[in-house]
Amino acid sequence: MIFKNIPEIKYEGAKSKNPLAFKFYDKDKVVLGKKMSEHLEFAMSWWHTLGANGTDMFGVGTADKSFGKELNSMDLAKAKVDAGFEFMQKLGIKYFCFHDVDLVPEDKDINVTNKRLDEISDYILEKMQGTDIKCLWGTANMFSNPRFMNGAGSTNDFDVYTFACAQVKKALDITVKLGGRGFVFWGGREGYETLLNTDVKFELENIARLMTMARDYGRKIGFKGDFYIEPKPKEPMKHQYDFDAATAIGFLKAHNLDKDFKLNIEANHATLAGHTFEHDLRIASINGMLGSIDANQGDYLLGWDTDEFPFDVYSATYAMLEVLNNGGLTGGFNFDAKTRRPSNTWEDTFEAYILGMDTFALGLLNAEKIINDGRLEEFLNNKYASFKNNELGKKLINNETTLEELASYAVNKKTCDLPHSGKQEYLESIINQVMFGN
Ligand code: XUL
Ligand code: CO
Repeated sequence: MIFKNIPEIKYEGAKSKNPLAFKFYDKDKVVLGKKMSEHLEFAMSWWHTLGANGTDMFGVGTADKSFGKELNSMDLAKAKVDAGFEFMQKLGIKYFCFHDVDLVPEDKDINVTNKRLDEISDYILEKMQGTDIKCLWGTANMFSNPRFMNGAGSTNDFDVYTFACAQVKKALDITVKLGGRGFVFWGGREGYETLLNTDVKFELENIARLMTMARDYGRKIGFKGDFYIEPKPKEPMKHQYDFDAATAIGFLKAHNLDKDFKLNIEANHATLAGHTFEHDLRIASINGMLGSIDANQGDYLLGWDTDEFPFDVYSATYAMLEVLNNGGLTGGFNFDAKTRRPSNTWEDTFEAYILGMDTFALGLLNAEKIINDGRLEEFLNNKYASFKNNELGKKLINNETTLEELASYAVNKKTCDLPHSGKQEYLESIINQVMFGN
């Protein structure tokens, strides 16, 4: 046992003062006909949870994640597996997500790295047996290695491009081997700093080629899950190609990838793009491409990706309304989140996951209340009723009218009244009433 002082985390209810207990996440509680644990398929992020130690631009790490092993050793890689499984089991988390280089130290020679990946994935498979823990998704880290300084799929260098291909191929192999449900592309350095040195068209086409070849290879080796693009507008690049949900959807449609790809929407990425989290969820959802969520939150005062554990219950409530409307997610909720640098103990990391899981549980419970209350839905139906209540409006919805016919309707009417009120403040007060009025 690694976390000797941490018990199995149980649901104790809203009145509990036990820091190591769920207050709202009650896995077997039935909400809208499904268990909470089925609505909320949570995943542990390998990188933040088992790897990140609080290192930032101004100082070294504050958290000890060495497990008493030598840095960059396979012993450490295995200790991370042991710790990860104990961590997930204690929290009742059923999934994990990984980058290739989270699992093993990367060698200069890709053959050595690949061998290590074979070894560690055998070890993980062994660990999975006898547990109900599964792989949610895998991905290739094509942004940390210096060779990717000008991008991976978008690189200017053919050799680098082939190394990106080799990494994606191997990451897909490992994902399939571990039974992963999805495969993510986050375009870490797929973007540019200045147009002066960038052929945008060539770069975008090469990214599409990489994704198309990955799709074809994945299907060839029996990968049945979804591929995901994870949009982000900036950081590390000034301008990233997968700016937001709408941009990524346009790209996928333009390159005939929209049948195999969906989106993995990260809250903090949406807010960096100047959107709300729920905006990007909605855009993905109405296009049939909301697949997965990277659950975290940003800070209103900071303009970068802070990857905080979700705490904002309003945001989680709006997000869960989108998820429920979408009929759930194929790709679950990955906590792409880390504790703040001074929260440097393992106990802090457990408490962070408890916070995140409780926040989404509250979001789900509130979304259920809002749906059952019905006033929001009723308002929305009435808001657009003038189309359905008008013969010509019905023709429009059925795509059976013309610009001339609609124009002559207006000309005959001569003047136009204002549409009815948007009633935002009334609707917001309903949210508060439903959330806090019992
Ligand atoms: C970076 C980020 C990544 C992806 C996977 O902002 O979100 O961790 O989720 O590469
Ligand atoms: Co992410």
